[in-house]
Amino acid sequence: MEEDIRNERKNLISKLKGVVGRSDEGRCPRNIVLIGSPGCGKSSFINSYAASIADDYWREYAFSGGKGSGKGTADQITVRIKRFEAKEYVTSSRLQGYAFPTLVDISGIQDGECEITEEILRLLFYGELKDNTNIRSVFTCGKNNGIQYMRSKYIGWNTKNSNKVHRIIVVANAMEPIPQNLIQCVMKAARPTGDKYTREIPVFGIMTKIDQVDESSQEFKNRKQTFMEALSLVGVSHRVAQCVNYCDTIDPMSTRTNQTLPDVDICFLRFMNVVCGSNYVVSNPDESYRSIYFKEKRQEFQRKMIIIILAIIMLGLPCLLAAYI
Ligand SMILES: Nc1nc2c(ncn2[C@@H]2O[C@H](COP(=O)(O)OP(=O)(O)O)[C@@H](O)[C@H]2O)c(=O)[nH]1
Ligand SMILES: [Mg+2]
Repeated sequence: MEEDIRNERKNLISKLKGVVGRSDEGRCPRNIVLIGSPGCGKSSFINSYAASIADDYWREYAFSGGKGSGKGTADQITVRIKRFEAKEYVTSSRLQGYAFPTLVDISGIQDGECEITEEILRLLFYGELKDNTNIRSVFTCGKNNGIQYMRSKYIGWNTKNSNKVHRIIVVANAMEPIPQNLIQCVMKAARPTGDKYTREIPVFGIMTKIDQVDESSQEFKNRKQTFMEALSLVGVSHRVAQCVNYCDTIDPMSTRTNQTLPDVDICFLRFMNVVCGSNYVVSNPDESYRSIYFKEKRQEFQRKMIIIILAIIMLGLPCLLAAYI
């Protein structure tokens, strides 16, 4: 049984190598952003995925943890955008040279104030927000000064095309209600329906903390259904996984610091094989946020100029006529 799991793990890692491809054959790493409420397991996901392809043991790359029921001062560990590139988390020599994805860990996104949140997500998806940007500060800026000011302040002047997001993984805690407002904002920014923005990004979902719930309970089934509906993934359940992260609850003695846990890894490997698949494409991948922003500004300027010219004509004409008569 244990041997079977080890073999499956090995096969899934080989499959993932094929799916992501080699950098020297022109394949570029995809940027995958993780979004979810604070404490849902985003950072743990990054560490679990990294462990799933490691030869030796689990490591903590993205700082995870919570204050539990205590009165810690930090209510969430990550408020800045942090990117984890393959060169940081791929430790196995057999996996060098492959275009494993860059994972982007963010937090500080609010489940409410949808308009501001949607615009922050849009800036992020188009690669405009720099690494280490404090999402809470962006939000406060939008709330205090308005969305237009926030856009002009945080638009990146020399952002690289390679910072754009290619995949979105929405993470939901299986023990808590689904953050439907937040998911709605994600969907609006990722799959725009209007004509202004047309870049569309594939969205996936993962439910964590499955060890804490009774999967056969009606409450869990309803929650999963709500999650799939919010993500518009009803009927495509292969794009939604339910996993248990490497954590104290399943590994109270921290044996993970000396080994990997193959039965935990399988879930992440299967999921990442789907997420990284080249069958999922970003539509209009080269669309630029800045170009749209400046086009809008140009049109606004032209509108204002026309109004000023009309006002001058309307005010000046009677004076001119009066002087002439
Ligand atoms: N029992 C259990 N705990 C988890 C799981 N995933 C994460 N945790 C715990 O939940 C807390 C918050 O996780 P973290 O990854 O920091 O969440 P983030 O704020 O979304 O990055 C930590 O104490 C983790 O150990 C899981 O699958 N099961
Ligand atoms: Mg975190």
